[in-house]
Amino acid sequence: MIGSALGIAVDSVFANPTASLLPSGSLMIGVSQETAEAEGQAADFLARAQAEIPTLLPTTLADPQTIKPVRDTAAYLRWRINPAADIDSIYRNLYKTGDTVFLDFGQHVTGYLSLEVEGVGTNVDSPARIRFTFGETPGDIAEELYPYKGNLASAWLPDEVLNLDPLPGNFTITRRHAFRYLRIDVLSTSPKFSVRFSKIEVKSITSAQGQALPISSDVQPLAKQIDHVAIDTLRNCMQTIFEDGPRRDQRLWIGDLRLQALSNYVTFRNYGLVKRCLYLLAAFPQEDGLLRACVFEKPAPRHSGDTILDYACIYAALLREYLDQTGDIATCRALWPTVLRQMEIVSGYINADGVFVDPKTIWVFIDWNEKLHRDASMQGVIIFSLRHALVLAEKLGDLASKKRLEDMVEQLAAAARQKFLDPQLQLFVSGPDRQVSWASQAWLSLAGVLSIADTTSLLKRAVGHKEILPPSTPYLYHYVVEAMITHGLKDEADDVIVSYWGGMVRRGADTFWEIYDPDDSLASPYGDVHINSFCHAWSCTPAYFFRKFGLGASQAYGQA
Ligand code: RAM
Repeated sequence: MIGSALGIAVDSVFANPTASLLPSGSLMIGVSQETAEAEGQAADFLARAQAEIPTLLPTTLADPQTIKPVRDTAAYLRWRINPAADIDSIYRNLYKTGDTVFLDFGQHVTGYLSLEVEGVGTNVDSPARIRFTFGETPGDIAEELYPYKGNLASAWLPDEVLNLDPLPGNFTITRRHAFRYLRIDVLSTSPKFSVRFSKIEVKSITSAQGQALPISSDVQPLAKQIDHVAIDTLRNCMQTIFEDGPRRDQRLWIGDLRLQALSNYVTFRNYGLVKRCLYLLAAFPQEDGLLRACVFEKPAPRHSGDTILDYACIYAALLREYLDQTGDIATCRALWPTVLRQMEIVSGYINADGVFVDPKTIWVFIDWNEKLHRDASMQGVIIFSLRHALVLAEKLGDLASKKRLEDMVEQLAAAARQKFLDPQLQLFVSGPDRQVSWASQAWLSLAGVLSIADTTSLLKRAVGHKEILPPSTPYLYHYVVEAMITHGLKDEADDVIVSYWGGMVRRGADTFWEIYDPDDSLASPYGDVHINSFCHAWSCTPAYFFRKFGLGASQAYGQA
């Protein structure tokens, strides 16, 4: 598929991904010199990223409440949490082999657990083997994690078995965890003693400084609650990078980053952290320049093997929005060739009719919904990103690139109307079965392939279309809401926030989840709900919608 052409009217640079939008001199140099330059640039980008490592602010939370999870078939999360005994009962009781205690810190945290443990008995003649299980939801601590059925490494499961030795002692679990609930299982002590716990504390950390900028006082109580949960989600994902989720992956993903950056700009305004992440991503492209979908940060920054075509495109939006927020033209200039390279590479996936056809050789994400046909939505992502790139080109005075990008937008938009707009339904369709999905409507709306008025009508039709394939993640729901807001459907956008994010709040979310299927609390893209992340950055954007567009005041929140 690489090398396919856009068609005659397209500038050759887009029809040939080996050509370049970069100054022509860069094509003339030898291969080894090119490699050396790429390495030099990567080192430079990395150095700039490392200069922005933020300080992590610690807060200590101590003395959790002892609780008892109770199976509740009527509760979405499958369990109800009842307080058990007195608040300090864990400190007064003694625990032997086979005993279990459940604790609640009262809020979700990202941090390090520490506690004191002593042996009480005739002889403290062995270590104490203890399992700690960290729960973001009640199910994490109340249900057995094993046998594990998922397809991601079980090493991500939130439990640790430690042999505490010698006793008494003060112990800190060195691995950082994300949790509200804690289960302690005493797996083994010698029969000659029991253990007593004291000074149970968690040191939570974040790079979000101070309070988030306030929300308008006009918003409804449910909107305030949603906002609170969104802010906690963002705060707990803001570490020395914007992590996707502090429980699992703990990685910088381009798609998650755009949504975190948007929310950060209207709340904590940590611009340095966005800059760091932009440079980190740009420091580790593939050999052909395609950005990796994510990078690992620790122990030292390094690339991942994943590439996602839509994420690579979205980097253009990230850089443009960063420039709008900060005016940091120097960073933009440094990273502009990276944006252009993504645009060049993606153009290689466009066929002679100006249409994206999923080659199945590269990951096109859009959403986790397995049933989704992705051609139409990916076409939308490409045009959306090209539009951001051409604004950057203009701001940077790269008028030749701007012209090429404009031509390409025109070609792809015309092709999208031709290929993906169903003349009868007046909705976007994708694939041989002419699938109508929210992914296609949202992304081709955001791409602006129809006039604003026509897009507004189309989105209203989509709201009324009964068989439309819904998103399965807050990530895609974000783009549905973004498309609605930017086309005047504010009430409909509020309705989505009320039912989707409000639904999570009503069902007990302290932080927003990676996946939310209102009909199935066990849904997981990874085959086992216990590997899901329940504090997931891509779901924090109600904080952005409320502050940026004045959402949250509608009556819909009152009726929920
Ligand atoms: C998941 C991550 C992340 C997402 C990618 C596509 O594993 O948690 O949020 O961006 O996949």
